[in-house]
Amino acid sequence: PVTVHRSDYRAPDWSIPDIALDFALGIDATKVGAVLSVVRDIDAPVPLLLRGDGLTPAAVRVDGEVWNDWRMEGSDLIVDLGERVAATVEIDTVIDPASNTQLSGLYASGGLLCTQCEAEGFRRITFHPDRPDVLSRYKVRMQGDKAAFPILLSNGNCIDQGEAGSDHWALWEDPWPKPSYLFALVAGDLVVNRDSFTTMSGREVELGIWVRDGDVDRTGHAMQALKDSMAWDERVYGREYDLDLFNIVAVSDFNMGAMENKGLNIFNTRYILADPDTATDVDYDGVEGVVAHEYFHNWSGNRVTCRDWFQLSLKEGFTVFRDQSFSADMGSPAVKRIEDVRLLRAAQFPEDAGPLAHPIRPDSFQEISNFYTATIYNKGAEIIRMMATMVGPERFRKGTDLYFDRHDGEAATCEDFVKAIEDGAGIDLGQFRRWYEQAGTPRLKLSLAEEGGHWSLDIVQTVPPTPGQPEKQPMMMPLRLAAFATDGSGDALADTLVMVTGATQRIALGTFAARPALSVNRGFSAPIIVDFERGPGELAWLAAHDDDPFARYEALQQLMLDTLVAAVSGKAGDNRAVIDAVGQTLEGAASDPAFVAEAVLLPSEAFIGDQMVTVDPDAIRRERLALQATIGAALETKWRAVLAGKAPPATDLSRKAKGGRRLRGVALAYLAATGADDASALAFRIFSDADGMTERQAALATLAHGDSDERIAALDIFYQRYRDNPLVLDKWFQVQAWSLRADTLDAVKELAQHPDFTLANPNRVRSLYGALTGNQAAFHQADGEGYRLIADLVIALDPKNPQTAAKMIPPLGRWKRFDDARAAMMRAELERILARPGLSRDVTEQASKSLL
Ligand code: HT7
Ligand code: ZN
Repeated sequence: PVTVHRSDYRAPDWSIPDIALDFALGIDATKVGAVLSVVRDIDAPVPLLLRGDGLTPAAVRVDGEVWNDWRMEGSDLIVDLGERVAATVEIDTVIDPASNTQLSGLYASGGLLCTQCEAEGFRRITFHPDRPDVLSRYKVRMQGDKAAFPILLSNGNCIDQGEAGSDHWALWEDPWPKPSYLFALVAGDLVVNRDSFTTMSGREVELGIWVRDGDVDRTGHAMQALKDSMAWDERVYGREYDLDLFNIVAVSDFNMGAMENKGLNIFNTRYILADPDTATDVDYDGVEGVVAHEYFHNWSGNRVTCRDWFQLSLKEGFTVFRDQSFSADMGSPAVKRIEDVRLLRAAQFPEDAGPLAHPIRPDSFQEISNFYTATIYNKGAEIIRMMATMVGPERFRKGTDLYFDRHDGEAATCEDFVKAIEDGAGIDLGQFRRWYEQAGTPRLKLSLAEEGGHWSLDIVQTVPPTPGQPEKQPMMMPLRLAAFATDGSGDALADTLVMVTGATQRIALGTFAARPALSVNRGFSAPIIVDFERGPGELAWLAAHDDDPFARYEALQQLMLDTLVAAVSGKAGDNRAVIDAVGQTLEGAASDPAFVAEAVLLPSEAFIGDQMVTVDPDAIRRERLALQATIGAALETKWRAVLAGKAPPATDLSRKAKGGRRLRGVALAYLAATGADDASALAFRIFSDADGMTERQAALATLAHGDSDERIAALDIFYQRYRDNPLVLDKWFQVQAWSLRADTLDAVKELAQHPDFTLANPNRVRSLYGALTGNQAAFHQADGEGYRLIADLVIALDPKNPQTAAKMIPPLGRWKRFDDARAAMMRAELERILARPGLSRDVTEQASKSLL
């Protein structure tokens, strides 16, 4: 496969100010007529290079004449335009949406026709440069059978429509120049939830959420989220929506969460449909966050787009930061920060420590679809967050205003963003730019030093080597800290922001009679790993007294982590400090149940493994369950008290109600871990009495870990009730693949043969196999069966859907973290995948890099 390098970027030879597309729609055959008005941007004659993927030109015309001066180079079309400096190039193609199982380009999903063009799907519809720095105004005519496609949607505004026998047609025009990856079209039988929004300048925007008949009652939360997002972007960033119409369409078959096509967002149904009976509180938050994310792209991504795909984090990192800030404002900032950091540690830190590590602005790739990663998105968001932290909200806003003003209508770079923050906020980001260049999670080793009652913090910074980057320079980062005199003597150092820039650095803390309790990296001000030895007493003190909720959470988690790592290493000690700290934290359950639920949750098996030189999945499973049982038993009365009250009504989506339900789920898990006689019966009662999916799913998940009759009954009841609801059926597959039972791998194998399982739907694939790779002890079963299962999946899925197949490979690439026997089996499976003939570029890149 060809490797593309960032350093090879060259501006396009031809621009395309206007495009007219004409679609004659059919599920098995759609005719596409493209009219490109092209303008040469360089002096010397040069042919027009139009990318294609699986296309054959049926006809080529230039300035209205049949044109023969073209050739195919691989999949691409080269049109020789001689000395022309401008021309109208017309190309006809025919595509088959029904056989497009990759879900990239124009494809059929349950009778619906829809598009996914990011990153390089437009070239599967028509020949085009298909690069994000070619921006055009689009006019789209679509015609199709009225009965099969009653609704015809594209970007922008519908400017005309009409009938033609049994067909009808619509003409759409998008006034805003856009790159081809933002093009969208949807045709099919849909119903709409309509609403409107008045912008800050008083313009009325028509809003529509289009779904299948029967689903419209589940679109209310998405609509509210959309209106809240529109108002928030005006208030916080001064950004107003810029068309008279904003449409969202939900489709069942989708490779990612959603897509920000200009004026016509297309969503995975998972991030639109929600009602209390079928969606959990986590699902509701997912809908709100993704609707906001796609809406915010209208400015950070669409009005200012990316020059090339190496700049992907320019739009994704910034937009994730924006959606995180929005969700924090809509709910609890502390809990949102905890969730975001948990995700970063679960998904991005391992990526940054493995063979697929890459900077947030990569230097090269083979297949861009492989770079929609936690690094580009979530670490990218952390980099933006650090800039915001360093300059404060007002100066950050000056920087973003400057960025939007300077680059509106342009295809920009990450450097453009950094420069705008530098100029607008007035800060030197020279050294900070290393975050864009260097991969790997920085580590700060901290120690306290004392001289005559004056205490200081010594920092040693290292950035680990990553593929292609053996040597690293120290990063610049904002570190929020505070120090407390636990005995009440001396000065407390109030919340302070210090800039860490060096490989070594000393920070004065103040005068204390005894060693202060240090609260460090508060709010997770920098996306780093902190090594700092603190005893259980100090951590317990911080868990109880720190005035920063995130730091309280961190202290308790660290205390649990230290206890678990010691136990896994055969150095189990006294659990009293953990039990007391959890008990003490539970005292706050009434006032902030959401925070308490997060804080008392044991660290995940994977995160415990991340602390170890060699991961021992079985010992981790054993010790984590043992500690859960110990805490469960020691605090049984408290867990029972949490469960004794009535659950908040499922229709109550307030912060408190959601927190209450979350804490009940955690309490049930602790109680079940004790093996209490009545635990299964209690879980079954909660399952049966539940008035909504949050309680129902939590109880089902708890039962699914066990071995009771109630488990079998609940799984059956759940299946029978929801077998016709694909999103809920995904949960049924998922809870079984998440199970802590010893026979989970066998269950997954059986479920893969279930009549409701299909490789054609990415949500279903993720619900079974994605859940399995998240189940550490099952995936890493000592006989290597988990690895075989995933490799078999990749091999079977690759010919159908290479993007989704490639996403299953990274867990196999973590072989260096495991014992020799497991590492050898993981490598063998990667090699077995690579030996398959005709493998996609997506899977080839991921599997071959994973072996390094
Ligand atoms: N910007 C969107 C990216 C996306 C995508 C990329 C590759 C293959 C399929 C895809 N579907 C959507 C999603 C987002 O970040 O908003
Ligand atoms: Zn995005």
